[in-house]
Amino acid sequence: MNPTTDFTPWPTELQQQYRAQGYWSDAPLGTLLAQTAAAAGEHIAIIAGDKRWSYSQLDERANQLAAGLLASGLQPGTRVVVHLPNCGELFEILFALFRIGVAPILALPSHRFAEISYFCSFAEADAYITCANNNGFDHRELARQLQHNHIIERVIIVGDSTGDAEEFCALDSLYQTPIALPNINASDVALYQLSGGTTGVPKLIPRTHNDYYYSLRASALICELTQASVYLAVLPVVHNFPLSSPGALGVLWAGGTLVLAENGAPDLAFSLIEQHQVTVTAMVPPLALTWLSAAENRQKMGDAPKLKSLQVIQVGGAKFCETAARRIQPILGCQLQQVFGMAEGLVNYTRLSDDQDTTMATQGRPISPHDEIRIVNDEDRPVADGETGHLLTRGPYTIRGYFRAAEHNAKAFTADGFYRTGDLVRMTERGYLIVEGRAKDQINRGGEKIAAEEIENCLLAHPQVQDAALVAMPDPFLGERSCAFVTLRTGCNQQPLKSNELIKASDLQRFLRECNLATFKIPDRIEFIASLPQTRLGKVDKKYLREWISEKLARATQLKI
Ligand code: OOB
Repeated sequence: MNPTTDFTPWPTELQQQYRAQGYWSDAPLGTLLAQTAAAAGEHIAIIAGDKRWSYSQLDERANQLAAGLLASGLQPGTRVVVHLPNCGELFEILFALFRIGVAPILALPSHRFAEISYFCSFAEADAYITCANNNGFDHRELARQLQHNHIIERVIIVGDSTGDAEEFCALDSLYQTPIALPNINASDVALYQLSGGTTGVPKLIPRTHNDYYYSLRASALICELTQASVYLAVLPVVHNFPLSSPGALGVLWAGGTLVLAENGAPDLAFSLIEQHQVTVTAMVPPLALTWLSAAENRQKMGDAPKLKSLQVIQVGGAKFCETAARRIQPILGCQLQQVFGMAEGLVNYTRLSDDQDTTMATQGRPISPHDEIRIVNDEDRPVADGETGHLLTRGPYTIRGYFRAAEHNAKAFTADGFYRTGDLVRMTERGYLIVEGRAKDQINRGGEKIAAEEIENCLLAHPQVQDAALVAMPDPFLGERSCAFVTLRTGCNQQPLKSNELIKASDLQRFLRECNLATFKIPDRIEFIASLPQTRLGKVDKKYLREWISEKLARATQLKI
């Protein structure tokens, strides 16, 4: 551990304040489950397919696994990469890791070799914990590649471990008689979230026990979760939104029931809602649109989904347009809650008692009275009340620095510790935020974030690509999709391309797929141009490119009409 770049602490004075005000309770996250298990041990904590975990079972299994993980050689203070779909074992693993002081790096199920190998090596992870197979993707093959390239040695496989010989360790073999566990300091890092990012590689976000526990506890209170709450997780549950806003951990804190779905497909989700009497769920805007049209279609066919138990649908991760927001209550029969948050910390909610206009037209207000919000112009000076500007924030659960990223931290945070979110917002008179746009070089593809630079770097690795710029283009369903503008090499050292050798968009898309990136990062469209336009300062003029592609798409749509 390199204390200067691994973790940036809050100033001591603020730490004391956060404790004095009760935000930081100094309880490590492992105690969350022990407490609910003591209060309501037989209550069902998790439902996943036909498997069920009561709170006592989950607590006991986490303790057994904690003992086995320690015995297998994992050391407190280290990190592991966890790469799992929505499954109950994920929570046994998370609580076991919290209890032994090993911090999981929460990879998304869609991540592939490029991302996983980077997390493993950059964070010097001691193990890769994954499943055999998910959605047709062979995780064991990925694990073998990691081992073969000496990126990781220890691989732990959840579920079917037949035929794995000695190369992998089966999770099932790790449950042992519980032992006394190490003392955990709640100021230490509990887990790493991943940044949507703007840079060439995703950044790791260190979240401490204290700050994460506060944010999920306060979220559960805001969202009025109780023992009677049944939360359906349809998004990948490792993401900050379904994990802690209030998400899976919030519902486990409140003593409710967590129902895990493999995905949010309406047929599956609607039947789970009816079967388990789900009361609350969370989703990104495109999924909300899918549910709206599926429910409408089924109503027309006289087969309306039975969603009576559903009280609240949280929508966040990307801007939810007001017209769609207004359809939620009439069509799905439940309340909408908008959530505007970020894995770095700050989360805003519309409150369940808010009036209709606030709920439909704003992205909510911060969790904490101690979340400091600044809205500034390009020179970092506050804009006039109600004007749009850059959102900066700091507070009891917003990080002060990324893991091992000193150079980037100097730009991503102000000298006085405010995180530059990259979002353009304005604040209403009542302190609610409205997201108006984005200043960061990122594409928000229906809630999935793509850092332009990461994809541009991959494109530049192609021998025929001279330069590349990735921008967002409007999309009626996802909100945005990605478009790469590419110039090709014809320079003096290169062979001029013969016309029959002209590279096609599909060739570049295939090339990127072969880079083993998460699929959502592959550009939806590629435009070849002679040269990239530049601003007066000599930077690529992405604003111009965005406008150019929007106009082209608008013209194409008009022609179709
Ligand atoms: C959530 O977290 P991330 O880290 O994947 O993405 C954060 C970014 C924000 O900076 C903003 O650009 C965008 O996603 N965003 C929204 C939004 N919610 C997130 N933009 C407009 N409207 C919204 N409602 O996406 C996240 C984390 C916790 C809770 C909810 C979302």
